[in-house]
Amino acid sequence: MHAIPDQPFDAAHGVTVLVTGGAGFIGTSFVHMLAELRPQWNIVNFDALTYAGNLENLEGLRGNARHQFVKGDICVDEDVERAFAACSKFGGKVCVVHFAAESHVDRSIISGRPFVLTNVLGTQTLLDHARKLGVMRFVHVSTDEVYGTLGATGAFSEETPLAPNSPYSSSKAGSDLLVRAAVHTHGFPALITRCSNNYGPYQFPEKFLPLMIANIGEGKSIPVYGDGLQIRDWLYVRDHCEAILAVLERGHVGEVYNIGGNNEMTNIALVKRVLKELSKPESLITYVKDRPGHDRRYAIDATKIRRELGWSPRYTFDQALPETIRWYHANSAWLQRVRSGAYRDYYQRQYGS
Ligand code: NAD
Ligand code: TDX
Repeated sequence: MHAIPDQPFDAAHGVTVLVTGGAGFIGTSFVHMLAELRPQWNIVNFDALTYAGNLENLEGLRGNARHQFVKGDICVDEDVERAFAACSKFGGKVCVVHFAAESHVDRSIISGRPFVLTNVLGTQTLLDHARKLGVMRFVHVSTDEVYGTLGATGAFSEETPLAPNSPYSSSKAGSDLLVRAAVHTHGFPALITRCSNNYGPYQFPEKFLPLMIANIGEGKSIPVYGDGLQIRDWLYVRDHCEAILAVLERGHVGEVYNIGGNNEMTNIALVKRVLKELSKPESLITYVKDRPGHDRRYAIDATKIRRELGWSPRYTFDQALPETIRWYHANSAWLQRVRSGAYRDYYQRQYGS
């Protein structure tokens, strides 16, 4: 983004991290990881609990006095103020790690409006409050999809021009530009990460991998869009979360960091791999109408984060894919409750509103 005077991360007087979207897939993994790796830090987990947010994911943190959940919408000033007030109560230097977003490409094709509201307006609202409060650092979690699509060769670097193709990726690119503007105009201490497709526990089963696992479990076929030869670079969610922590603590403010799994695969190869893992027949594959505007290939050049911050993925696909499948099997009740919508009763049961 921009070279602005670096402001080193300073944990000497305590750290409170405001995690937005911490009841979603990656946010859940991130707060669990923080509680494990930085147990002396405080976490304010700020989430609107849309269809994608699930408080059941945070059961393991029950009784942890350093984790506080705040229900609220990043687009609403009063909600954001409440979240930052909870941070101030904990004390220490406040950082923001911003995951909250509408995240599913297919939903954005049906309606772009919620994407513009949360991803664009919500990000600006957070930036305004974070700047007023004077946060130490703000990590904006973005996506490789802002770079658009690739041909058969090459990879996205941090210098690749933004060329988003879907309403989802366009709204994410919009949020990236607002973060960039905050850095450039106000010297705001933000950093941006852009990562490839994540997989792992707690992913909402609208996304391809958990959808596949859920469908197979229910004896349903697997819908493959178009010819199935689109390529994605699969990154284990724990690796992604460790990369974000490295960026938060050791990244240079004003910089963008790409995060990739170095693990490119066609969709059809992924499906066949999962079927093999589960000893299921390839006859379960059904080719369906392609996603409109479907990006053909993503690939990430993660040289910068490796060279500057010493991060590279720790998990291989051969380790983490079977582990992920085992997690969904061991948590079939979670998957079933998410598929049926029953998980949405949890907040009501737990908090009564
Ligand atoms: P997710 O859809 O699983 O979770 C999003 C979370 O944000 C949910 O808990 C939801 O309740 C919350 N949220 C949505 N709108 C909100 C609002 N207005 N106010 C407060 N909270 C709100 O998403 P995810 O897959 O965990 O993705 C997290 C972030 O990572 C997103 O910013 C996404 O763009 C980015 N990302 C995801 C992937 C991936 O493969 N999943 C890859 C690259 C980047
Ligand atoms: O039923 C399906 N059939 C199918 O062939 C679904 C749901 C997907 N697909 C294809 C589309 C993609 O090429 O599989 C690939 C992966 O699809 P998604 O899981 O929807 O992910 P993708 O569109 O690649 O976007 C994901 O990675 C980047 C996340 O959802 C984004 O939030 C992230 O920014």
